[in-house]
Amino acid sequence: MKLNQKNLVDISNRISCPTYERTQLNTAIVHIGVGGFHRSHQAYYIHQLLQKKGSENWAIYGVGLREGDRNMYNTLKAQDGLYTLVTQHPNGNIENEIIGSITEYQLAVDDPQSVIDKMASPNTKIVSLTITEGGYNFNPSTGDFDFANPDVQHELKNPHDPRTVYGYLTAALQKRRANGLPPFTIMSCDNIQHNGDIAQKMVLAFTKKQDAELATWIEKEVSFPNSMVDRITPVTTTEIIDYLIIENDLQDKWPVVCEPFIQWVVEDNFSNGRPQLEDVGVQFVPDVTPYEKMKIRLLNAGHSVLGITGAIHGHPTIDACMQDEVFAKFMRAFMDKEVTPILGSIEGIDIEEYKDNLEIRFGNPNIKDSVSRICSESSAKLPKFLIPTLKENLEKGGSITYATFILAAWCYYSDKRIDRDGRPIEIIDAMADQLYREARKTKTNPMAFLKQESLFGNLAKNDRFAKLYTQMIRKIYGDTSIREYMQEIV
Ligand code: CS2
Repeated sequence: MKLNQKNLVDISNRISCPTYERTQLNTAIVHIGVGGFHRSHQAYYIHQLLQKKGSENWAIYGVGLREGDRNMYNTLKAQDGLYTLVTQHPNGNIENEIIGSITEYQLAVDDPQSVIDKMASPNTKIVSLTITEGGYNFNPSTGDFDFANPDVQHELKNPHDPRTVYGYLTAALQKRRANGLPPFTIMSCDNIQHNGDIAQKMVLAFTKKQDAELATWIEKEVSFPNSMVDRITPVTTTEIIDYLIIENDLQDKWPVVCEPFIQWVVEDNFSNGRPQLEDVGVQFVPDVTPYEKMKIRLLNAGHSVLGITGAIHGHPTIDACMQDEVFAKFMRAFMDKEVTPILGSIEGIDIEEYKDNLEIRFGNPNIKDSVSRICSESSAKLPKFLIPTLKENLEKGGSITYATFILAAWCYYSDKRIDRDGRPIEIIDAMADQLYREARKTKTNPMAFLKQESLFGNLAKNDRFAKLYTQMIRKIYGDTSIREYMQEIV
């Protein structure tokens, strides 16, 4: 049976389905970047809220900005926005639930004006984002807006033909202001420390170039709450699609798999109202800083540590890495020796317990989070997740062994592009060509990769670091396998 609104009553006999009347909902949240994560996280929270009644005006209007989102568009159109969330517990239990909170979806490239109009509509209260670390368009080392991006250049010259999130937000806010409407809140849900502050800085940099008066208005009127978001959501595989057909007679072209753990901590700072998300477990706090730092520096960096070394060794998934004692120990030692000392204590959180829990989550054998997903866009991730830890430890005289090892391994990975057994490694990274080009020079100049200042800043100039890095590069490029080397270190 195909998943769509018409079949929902039938499907509800065997799978948990929305109990709310979807046709009666109104959309107040425009969400840009409807991928797996948005669907396992924010859309799931909103779904739970809708199940409770009384929040009928908070449904989601999803937006895909790029041509690459066409597949999602076609799927959600055919399924009336419905999809299955498959929650995989570590003990093998599986829960299936049909989520109904995304009631409309638009592919912006097909009709940019309709998206601008929707954002500018009086009913829209929040525009939320999951556009990934790379989508914010800043130089990772300076933190400044990258005006060289050709899409940005284009939309600055052609404000009616937006390409990036900045063109859309500016056009919509301009329209709201002209119509005397209050602005929407811009709510970033990406893994960036101070994601709201960064979103604000980037929006303002862009708008100042286009419409300085508007920029002043935005600065005064628009809220950009910071948030910490968390739920491991692997790439959807054909196995899951088949499982739903075979076990549940349900044809869903793009279900979402996730772990049972879910967390969302948000600063209570909204310009135009917000849903009562505290009723479904969202934590509203005055300052999200300690939570986001802990999450990004431990979970996301821990993922990268396992992912990059795992890719070189040939472990296909994160749980496979965790089953390998050497990898599990290495990751924990990185957390204990290099991250924990710089985190300090966080009110209400037991860091040891948090790390123990991370080990269980990473080891969940039913999640099968691919190492290639984790390594994707490392050029946007490592400067946010790992390098700041390294720099803080350099300043404080702390341990830098593990983080330095990961940078050396990342160079090797970018250079060789094959694993221990000679199988090609799939590298998904907007900077893949440049990374390859620079890593290739390592043979003649061990520090070559580190010279990319937009990623590493002036790290290469630090003697303590440079010495260790060079030593590690020599050994990784030598006869010792990555696993043997990791074993020596832990
Ligand atoms: C991962 C995240 O992309 C990554 O590198 O670490 O997608 C991670 O799974 C989520 O942030 C978990 O909340």
